Amino acid sequence: MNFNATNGMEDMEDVSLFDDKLLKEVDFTQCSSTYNPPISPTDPGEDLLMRSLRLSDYDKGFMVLLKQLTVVGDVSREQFEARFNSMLSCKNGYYIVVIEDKTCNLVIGAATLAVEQKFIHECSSRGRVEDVVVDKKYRGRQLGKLLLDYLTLLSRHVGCYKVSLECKDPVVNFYSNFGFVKEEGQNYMCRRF
Ligand code: 16G
Repeated sequence: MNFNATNGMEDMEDVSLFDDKLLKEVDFTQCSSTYNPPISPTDPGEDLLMRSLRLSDYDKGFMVLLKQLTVVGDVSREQFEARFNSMLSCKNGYYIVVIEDKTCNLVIGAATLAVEQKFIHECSSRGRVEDVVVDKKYRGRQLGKLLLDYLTLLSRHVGCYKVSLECKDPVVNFYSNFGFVKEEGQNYMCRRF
């Protein structure tokens, strides 16, 4: 795919962070949630498309969407591209899935699965679900649930022995619907800089 002339990246090839065939490969029938109306990664709702993050999503409001989650700051196209390429080079390390509204070509939902390679558990991996966000205007359409269910199944599919997440108090109940629990004896600790 070529960029159009308006974004200054004409003739550059667009790049996906991960292979979109993973959207089909993950068996979504294994998901224990119920969807009413029924939606799925390959059919997330009318005019919506679920897919890997692409380089061109800088121009489709991806960074603006992240501002609904936390502080993003000013990130230039060059910085975005460098970070994207750095993630891409960590083969099978980052799966950022987005939902695009095809009517306005904007990214309206996103979530990340970061996969950390380990020596423990027979050289297994652990997954972390990060930066889950759905645009305010699109909430109530089961899209957060869809992103979460998909990334949880994907973490198993790519061989993680566990998947975890951190979240703020108001959404603990939401995440507990997906089988995430505060494990007894395990504590999340953090030091900020
Ligand atoms: C939430 C996010 C986490 C994100 C953090 C940012 C989920 C499940 N959790 O906890 O991934 O990194 O917010 O907050 O999306 P911070 O800017 O205060 O670190």
